[in-house]
Amino acid sequence: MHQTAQKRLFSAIQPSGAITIGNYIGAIQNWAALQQQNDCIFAIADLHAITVQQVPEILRKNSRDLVALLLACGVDCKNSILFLQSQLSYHIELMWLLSSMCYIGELSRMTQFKDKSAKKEENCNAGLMTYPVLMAADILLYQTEIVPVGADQKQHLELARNLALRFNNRYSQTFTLPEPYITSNGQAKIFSLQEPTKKMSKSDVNSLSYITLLDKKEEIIKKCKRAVTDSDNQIYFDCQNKAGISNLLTIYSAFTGKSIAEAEMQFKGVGYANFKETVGEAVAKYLAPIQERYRELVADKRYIDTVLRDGRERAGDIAYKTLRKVYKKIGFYRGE
Ligand code: ATP
Ligand code: LTN
Repeated sequence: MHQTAQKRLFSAIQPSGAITIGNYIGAIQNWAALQQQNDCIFAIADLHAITVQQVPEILRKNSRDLVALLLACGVDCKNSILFLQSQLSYHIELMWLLSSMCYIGELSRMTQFKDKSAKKEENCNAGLMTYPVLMAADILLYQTEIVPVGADQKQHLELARNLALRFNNRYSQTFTLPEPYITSNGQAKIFSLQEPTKKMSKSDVNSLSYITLLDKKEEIIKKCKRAVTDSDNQIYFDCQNKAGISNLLTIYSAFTGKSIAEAEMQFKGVGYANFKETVGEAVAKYLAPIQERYRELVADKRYIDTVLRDGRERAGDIAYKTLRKVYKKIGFYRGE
């Protein structure tokens, strides 16, 4: 049983491609740690993923594989709930109800919408715009108190709070107001290995710019060796002037548990080639047991399906209670 002091936490990740060490450090690593003190619900946001056109077979495979990867990274499906967003239609239902309370102006002002719609002129679908309403539904269905997200998602969380407040004011207290949760790790943004002023992104066309959680040791070391740095041959942290080196120091620190200061000490006087190799080795060493566990889990489709069925059931019980209240408060007739 969960103690009452535990807070309800909700977070989600899209099955939109290979998961990078950026996603891991910014999100998944925190999830595993946060489960110790909170009542956690984690979702695979496959409904969000279709705002970018997906190949059906690949979406299905990515979704299933991501369950195995999250479990391999330490998500504990006994204490926490892990489920697939599209398996619970309550999310789409609440999204519709909330979208009638959400202004188009609020959505068109979202930075992510502005960026993505500018880049995707040929596929500027309505989902790109209404995406934050679905995210609000995800969060509010579970009476979520805290939502660990990266800085890029804070604006969406603000919208979820505003919609919750608007609904509570118009009807009566229904939704808990969620708070963003940024851990020290969450602030660590991992940058592209090729253009270290841009964030590391799984949708980057250049695969040398990111390391995925499933990359082989040799690939990881090769990518670190090829990372763009500078020419002054000094290893210290300075995001402004030494973005590439600073990024590698952040990665090293995240995968060894050493502080940046400790890492700077360790690499004093060391050449760049040596440094890059050591970073690559450390990442590969950290990821090896995760990869091994992943390989076992992903082969066991029946187990993955059992985890999802159980997650759907447990999440569904909570979500249904909220949704039932919402329908009633809005005034939908439910019979005598
Ligand atoms: P894409 O790059 O394809 O747009 P993404 O890699 O940003 O996608 P998401 O599924 O949108 O992946 O993000 C999942 C989580 O990972 C979010 O909480 C986000 O803040 C975090 N995250 C993504 N990239 C990084 C990064 N480079 N550094 C730290 N955290 C990150
Ligand atoms: N939009 C998020 C994924 C996401 C999410 C959520 C995160 C979907 N629903 C609810 C937190 C809470 C993303 O792209 N990172």
